[in-house]
Amino acid sequence: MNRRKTLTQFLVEQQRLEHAMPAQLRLLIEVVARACKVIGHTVNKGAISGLLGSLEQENVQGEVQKKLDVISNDILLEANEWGGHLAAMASEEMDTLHPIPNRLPKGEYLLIYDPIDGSSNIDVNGIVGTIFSVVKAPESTAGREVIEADFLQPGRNQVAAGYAIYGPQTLLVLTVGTGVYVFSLDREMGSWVMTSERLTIPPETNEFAINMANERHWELPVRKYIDELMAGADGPRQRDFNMRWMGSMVGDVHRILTQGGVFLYPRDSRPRMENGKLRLMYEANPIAFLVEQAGGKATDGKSRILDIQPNSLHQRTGVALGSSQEIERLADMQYE
Ligand code: AHM
Ligand code: MG
Repeated sequence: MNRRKTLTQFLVEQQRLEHAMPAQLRLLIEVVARACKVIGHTVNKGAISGLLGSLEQENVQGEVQKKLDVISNDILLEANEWGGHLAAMASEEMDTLHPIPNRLPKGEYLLIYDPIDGSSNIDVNGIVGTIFSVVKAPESTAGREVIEADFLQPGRNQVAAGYAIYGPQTLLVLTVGTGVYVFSLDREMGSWVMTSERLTIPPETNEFAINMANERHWELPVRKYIDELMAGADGPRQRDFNMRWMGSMVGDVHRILTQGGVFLYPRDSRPRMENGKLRLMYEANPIAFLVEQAGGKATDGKSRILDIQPNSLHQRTGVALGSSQEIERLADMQYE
């Protein structure tokens, strides 16, 4: 029988490679993956557990929190607190960072996550996911409390990143800097098994993802770029394009990692959207790491996302990512 490789086997193999993955990082990824199983199960239960709907409270960014946002945040916190692999965590759904309490052993990594990406899809049984990013805590944190500044590292410092996607199948898409791997949750066995490896985003595409309802708020270069795609075979691109928008970044990105395409959430002129909607540290950085590892490009419209120096945990950014030729064309338009 041709047995599939499990996540544990993959991680042990990575540990044995020349640039060995430290045991703490391996444990961290296993714990996050286990927490994602629990979140996936909770999402799947939905109304049966009375977990759909919103809470009467907002997160630090003024967004109404869904019950599942808060529950999933707690699942990740509790799963990761006691393992001794982390120095602190930060989440889209928490106002400030969460240091590992002094009564517990501490490790050398920082975990950054969006517990439920695509929250507006929860109540309509649409795609949602969990996005995570891992960086090393600066050496200077040894023997002192972690502070926000320790998290403010450019995305190129990430040592691992990934997302779980809770759709018709529950998948874990992971990079530790050696390509992008996909693991499917085998519910009968309770394990993650590898179902795709070394994903590659083709440089060319005929598909784009953007929320067209915001068109009038975009900057001119983005409008010009999208106008060209919309003009299809009758315009300068001389071919037709197709559009998809799932309302969930992991859903749209998974499509791109599987078959190519571009995803854009540009900054726009609406109040509080001047710097974009998506969060640099919880969403853009980990997804940019995956996209680059699959041979694609990820920019804020102009510059590489992974080179942005963050100045706050909840910072937002414009996002354009996917097939390299399209991202380059968009960047060129910024200078025309
Ligand atoms: P969330 O983390 O609060 O769910 O917000 C992020 C989501 C992305 O997954 C998605 O691409 C985008 O917001 C959709 O925004 P809009 O509803 O403006 O189209
Ligand atoms: Mg969210």
